[in-house]
Amino acid sequence: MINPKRIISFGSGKNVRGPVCYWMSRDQRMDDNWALLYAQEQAKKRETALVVLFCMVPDFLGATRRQYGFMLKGLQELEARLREKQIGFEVRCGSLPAKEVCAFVNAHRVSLLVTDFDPLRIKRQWKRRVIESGVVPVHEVDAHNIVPCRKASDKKEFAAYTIRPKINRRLEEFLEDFPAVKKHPFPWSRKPRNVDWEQVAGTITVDESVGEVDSFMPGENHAAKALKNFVERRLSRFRAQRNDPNAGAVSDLSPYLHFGQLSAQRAALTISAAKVGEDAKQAFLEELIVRRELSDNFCFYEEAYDSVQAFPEWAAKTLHAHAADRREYVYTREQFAQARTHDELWNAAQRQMLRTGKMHGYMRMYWAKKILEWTRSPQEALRIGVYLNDKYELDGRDPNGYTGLAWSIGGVHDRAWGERSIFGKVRYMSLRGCRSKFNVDAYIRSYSE
Ligand code: FAD
Ligand code: FO1
Repeated sequence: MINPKRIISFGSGKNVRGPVCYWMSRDQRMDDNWALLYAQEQAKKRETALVVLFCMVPDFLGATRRQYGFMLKGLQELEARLREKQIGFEVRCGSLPAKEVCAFVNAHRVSLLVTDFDPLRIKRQWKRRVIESGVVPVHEVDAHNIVPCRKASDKKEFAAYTIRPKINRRLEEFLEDFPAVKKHPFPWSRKPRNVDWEQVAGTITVDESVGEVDSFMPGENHAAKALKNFVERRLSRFRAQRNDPNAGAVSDLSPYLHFGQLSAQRAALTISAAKVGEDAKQAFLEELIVRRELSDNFCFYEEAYDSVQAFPEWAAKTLHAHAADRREYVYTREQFAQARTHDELWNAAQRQMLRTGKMHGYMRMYWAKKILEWTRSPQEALRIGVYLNDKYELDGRDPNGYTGLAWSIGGVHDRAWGERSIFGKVRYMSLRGCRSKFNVDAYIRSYSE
């Protein structure tokens, strides 16, 4: 039985007896997916077929060949997994997902539409249009967060320390194991057709100059291997070495979490059962659960999550007070993109992202803060940060990214620090500070010209 607190129902519709459709978007996996499990439960109750529908848009928040390639390979693996369970898998391509969904609902007389949860503006617009059409009841399931975002808090949280107790006291109830997806007793179609992936790939109009990376292999199987590898080899070092970009002590799970090819809840269950020190586990779970779910909270309750309007009062004031401070260096978006600044550490971080599709977490803070220092305004810094992050990061276009940039540039979820030029009281990071934490020269060598 799926915890009903993970589900919210919208709208009614002509309650016909047709199949149940899970309109999959954020959580692109078969295993450990509450939205799919709920849709199957509902289809069994109705004694009807179950079909997963994925709406492919030609361009998505600046995604390039790099991210679409990763996602499409993951979806191809998913199609095969679902077929074995007699669960349908259909892809519809077009720039208006709501239109595709309504057409699909009408064509197949869908009796219930299940969706997954996503706080991003574009996704909420897609969903709102379907609900307003009134063609079908819509049940949204939060399959991404361990504690459902709508339940963890009913408002925008001030910082990690305010949401942490609200999440931790609910883990008892929500951090539970998953039932397996069953072979579905009512087949979607007698002769399941393969998706024409060539045709699907042909519908996207992305920037081909940002190529796919071989540093991360896509799909649920590789995601499960990445989790196993991290737990066995690096989890014990995470707490001590997670801020050292040379140490390779971080999980590298974010591309899989972003595309939903791995459930954060599965990761949390596996980490909790691991045979390593409690402090190593807690350090990781703090990031995986509290920090990640704080980002969904921020994007869900803050309309302007990707704009300076979202900065807290104290930060907006202090940045404004220093708006006219002299900028010793000013770079254009292209100079940043091509790693052509005066700072070799910053350039190395940019190259790590360009080449591997994933910049180390500690360097992302330094990287974003220097963009604030080397542009004319926080507005421009945020625009450039979002653009570069979403163009080159495999895990970009994610609530974690908008929140990470707002934290770095606008002090969101942070506090005031000693006042200085340009930053005001927003936390500052320096090359000297990095040198005191890790071997800067080694990192620069790893990503040299
Ligand atoms: P690990 O350190 O192994 O952490 C495991 C998981 O915990 C991560 O996958 C992530 O889900 C979560 N997590 C860790 N740190 C954070 C954090 N600070 N905020 C929220 N969740 C966190 N993350 C993205 O997923 N996409 C982005 O586009 C993104 N952009 C960022 C931009 C900036 C400027 C900053 C400061 C942070 C950004 N982050 C982003 C958050 C964080 O840096 C990445 O999630 C992390 O580096 C991913 O690598 P990992 O999975 O190896 O992390
Ligand atoms: N979700 C969709 O439903 N359809 C898409 O075509 C699609 C493309 C896409 C490309 C890059 C990317 O990073 C994400 C993409 N997503 C798409 C959404 C993604 O699954 C996530 O839901 C959000 O980006 C994170 O909230």
